[in-house]
Amino acid sequence: MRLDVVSIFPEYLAPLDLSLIGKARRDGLLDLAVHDLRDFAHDRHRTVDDTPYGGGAGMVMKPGPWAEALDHVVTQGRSRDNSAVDAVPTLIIPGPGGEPFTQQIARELADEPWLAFACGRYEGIDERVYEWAGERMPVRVLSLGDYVLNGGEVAVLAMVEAIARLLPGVIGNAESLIEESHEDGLLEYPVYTKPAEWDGRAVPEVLLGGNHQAIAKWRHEQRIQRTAARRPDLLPPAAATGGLAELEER
Ligand code: 6GU
Repeated sequence: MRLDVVSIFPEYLAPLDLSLIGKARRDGLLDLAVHDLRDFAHDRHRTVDDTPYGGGAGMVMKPGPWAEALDHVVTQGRSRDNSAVDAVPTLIIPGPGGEPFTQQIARELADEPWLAFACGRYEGIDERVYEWAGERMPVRVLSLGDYVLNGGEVAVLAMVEAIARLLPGVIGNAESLIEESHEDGLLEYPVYTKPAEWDGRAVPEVLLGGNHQAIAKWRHEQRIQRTAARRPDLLPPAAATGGLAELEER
């Protein structure tokens, strides 16, 4: 998979050299390039922002540098991996006004051969960039959740990690991908390791015996109870309104 990230703070993306994502890059599973938006601003101060038309607080990112940067990403990406002359990435623009980024969307994006990420800062990117890009490539505006970050960089770190770990070969133990929160709509069950008693707290008895059927049943119940307590919105309506026992039967 090819990934391009455009940002005015390329150093913010340095963690993508680390851990499993860094290893996937070194193993050739991920081809990731970070681009500095200021390289596409040509005045003496490399200006990428200006005051908003209509007034209001803060600054807005200028359209010109964005169009040049995205043109560069597309042209360079095509030559870099002898892809088709008309290949384009799916462009992801992170922002608090976007569609919620979910495990389902991470799975969809993990099937794409080429993704580009546009990190906005300040009050946002000139709206015409969304139109311009939408005429050239698929565009998705995605949000991490209902809170505000200073820019898209942290969101890109989160999204790239969520997407890249789904690629074949990135995570050694493929089973660990299946038994996870959000993969089947329930939160994960609690886990324990040695010692069997710590700080006067015992590991649940059922986990110490070798009854795998009993363990599976206990874990399933724990997942439902935990989801009901923390994320009732994830449960089917009947379960959220008291029919938990019925769900646990399934
Ligand atoms: Cl994707 N970007 C920004 N700037 N703020 C956010 C966000 C994204 N998701 C939640 N808050």
